[in-house]
Amino acid sequence: MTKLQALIFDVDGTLADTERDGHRVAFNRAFAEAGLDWDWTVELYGELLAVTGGKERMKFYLDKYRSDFQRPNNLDEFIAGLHKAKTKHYTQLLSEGSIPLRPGVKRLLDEARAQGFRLAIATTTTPANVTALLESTLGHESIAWFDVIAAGDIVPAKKPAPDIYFYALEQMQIAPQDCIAFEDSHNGLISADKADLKTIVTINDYTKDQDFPGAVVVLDHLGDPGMPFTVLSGEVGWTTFMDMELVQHLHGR
Ligand code: XBP
Ligand code: MG
Repeated sequence: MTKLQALIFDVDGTLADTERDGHRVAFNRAFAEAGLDWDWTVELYGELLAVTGGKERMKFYLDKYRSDFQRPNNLDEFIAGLHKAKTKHYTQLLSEGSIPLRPGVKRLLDEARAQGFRLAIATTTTPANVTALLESTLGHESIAWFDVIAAGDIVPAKKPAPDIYFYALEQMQIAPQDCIAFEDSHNGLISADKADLKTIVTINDYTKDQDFPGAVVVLDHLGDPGMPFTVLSGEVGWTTFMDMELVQHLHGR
């Protein structure tokens, strides 16, 4: 049997509910600033989230919804410019402290560190967005808690491809069997699964109706003392919140 050594976290939807009131708002601000009449409603954004990566998501939106849009010759550059502006708006939103961590996240990170487990991040979002979230919720020093922050375009194929997890594992020089992943979405779970990682899923409003094949457990959130989680699939015994004992138990299954 392998011994758990490291916890690898997805960011958006897992560490914090960043999509609806963070990324979506930042996209809309960038569009307005560029004089575009593109408006991503809460509902439409739920559909667009099927495509991971902000640049990829904008291209998908153009293909599917804006055949009327007069595309510039240098579309990739145009999209990259919009995305840069979107990242500026997003990091600004976070620096205003508008998005908190999800229940149990800080407690579990603290416990894992105190017990000597290694931490890492594997996400499709832009690196600056990850550091902005960590800084605004846990403080600047928390960036160093993570052995690797694998993020964004560092690998060309985004989730559901496993590449970002492969990259994180390689950087950490660790086998997938010695780790466990935390994800919130179908795409994220598939990515981790293809990298041979056991995965704990905590859903959110945008992912609650998705399928999570092979997840070791699916919860509404990690829970906290006095704030029990609801188990949507899997078996956790009597426990009501995720702690390192339960993480190790789930990893050992
Ligand atoms: C979330 C994503 C990201 C964000 C937007 O991925 O798909 O694209 O929505 O960020 P994860 P960018 O849950 O793996 O973190 O605009 O920087 O791509
Ligand atoms: Mg996610």
